[in-house]
Amino acid sequence: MATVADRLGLSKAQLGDFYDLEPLYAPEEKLIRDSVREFVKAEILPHIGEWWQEGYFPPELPKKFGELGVLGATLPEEYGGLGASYTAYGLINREIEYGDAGMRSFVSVQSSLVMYPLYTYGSEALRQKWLPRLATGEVIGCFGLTEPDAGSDPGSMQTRVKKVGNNYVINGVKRWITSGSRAQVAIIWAKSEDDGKVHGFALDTSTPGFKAVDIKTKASMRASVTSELYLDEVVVTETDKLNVVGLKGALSCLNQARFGIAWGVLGAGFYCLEEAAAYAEDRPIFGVPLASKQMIQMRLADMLADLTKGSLLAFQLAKLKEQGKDTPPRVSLAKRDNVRAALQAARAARDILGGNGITTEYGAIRHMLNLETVATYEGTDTVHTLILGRTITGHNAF
Ligand code: TGC
Ligand code: FAD
Repeated sequence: MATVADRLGLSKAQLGDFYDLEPLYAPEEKLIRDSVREFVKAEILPHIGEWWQEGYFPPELPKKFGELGVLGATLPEEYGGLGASYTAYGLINREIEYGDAGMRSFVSVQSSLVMYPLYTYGSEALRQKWLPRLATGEVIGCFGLTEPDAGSDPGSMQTRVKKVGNNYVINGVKRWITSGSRAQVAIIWAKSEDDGKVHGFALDTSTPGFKAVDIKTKASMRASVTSELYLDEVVVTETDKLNVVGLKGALSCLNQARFGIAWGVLGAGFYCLEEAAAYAEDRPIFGVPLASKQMIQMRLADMLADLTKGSLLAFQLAKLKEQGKDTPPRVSLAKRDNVRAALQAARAARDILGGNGITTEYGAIRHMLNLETVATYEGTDTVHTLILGRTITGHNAF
């Protein structure tokens, strides 16, 4: 019997575009999307189960991502970018997270949390010092905002910076820092002992007093490097200082990364939908395919509906961003709800796969566990709910 997908002229692989957004992408956006899709198929999908199981992020991947052009893709070509649109950046994130959220985290951090602040707030000397090599993947960057006792409330950070002569001296500890021990440049946010405000610095990690130690006990994001950073009397120069004052500097970078996440998680979610639909078709149960059971179809239908709505949300957010209308609450809504949709899809897929669903031979449990991190970082579900609540009511409930 022809499935609905067949009747609509859709293969299972095209469930990811149920509402036909394809004609709305520019030719260059499709080209970028397709080249990333091929890369993920060839370089990530065949190995990711094993990498994740072993807690391994391949050291050769950054340069491969650089060759692919996905690092800082929205930046101008003179700094190594592609001058790509935000829609293209969203599609890049979605394709990479179809492979794994840890891979997407590497690209997000490098692009949105390291290259973006260097480009937006760095002097020309600082841009030239780091951006071209960050774009090729020759240099790796990390972003240190969170601390052991300051996550959702970064304003309570304990890391301190003080002016000494012509230089600045930083002391503190940062925790949960993606790519921390691999990085040659760290964007560090610290509170000034001079003006009491938050300032950002692009720190060369070979500077004496800097140390990174990996967190090895993760049951999520296992194919991503996550570290604790120790800064003990680390000296940085005036040139290393970013030209922005206050917490808004760091939070403006999060807007970029949260946008990428709103797109990225759709990749993980659609992977789970496709995997669950294919598995249910092949799995005999009570003498018929599992896919013929109403309870299974209901869950697949919910996955398709939630992820399709998420796709429309992400697409319109990209259009708003391209017009400068991506207000923080709009970004919060898309980050929160698309992560919810993907996590729900991954949990359902894992269950539909039964016992096989707990192995990394399939993607569902890996995506599901990764998404627990994605729901936590870049503002937890609660933080984004409270941002929306504050927007609606005007009351700050943090
Ligand atoms: P609040 O008083 O609301 O704001 C302080 C100043 O910042 C401005 N602002 C923003 N500016 C730009 N973009 C935003 N999204 C902004 N949100 C606020 C605000 O206008 C104000 O400016 P000014 O000029 O008046 O001083 O600050 P608050 O202390 O009450 O905190 C608000 C809260 C909770 C929303 C914020 O701190 C928050 O978002 N917390 C969550 C922290 C978080 O998301 N951390 C992420 C760390 S990085 C990470 O997780 C990387 S994961 C790897 C990957 O991405 O793959
Ligand atoms: P907490 O802030 O302590 O939150 C604990 C709980 O309290 C959560 O459920 C939260 O929703 C809830 N909560 C918070 N506020 C309220 C409130 N007002 N009312 C009710 N409940 C509340 N950070 C970086 O700076 N750079 C990185 O590269 C980076 N990468 C990461 C990679 C991984 C794998 C992980 C796990 C985290 C990463 N983070 C990074 C840190 C991440 O941003 C924080 O974990 C996140 O912001 C939450 O902070 P926290 O862990 O301190 O939790």
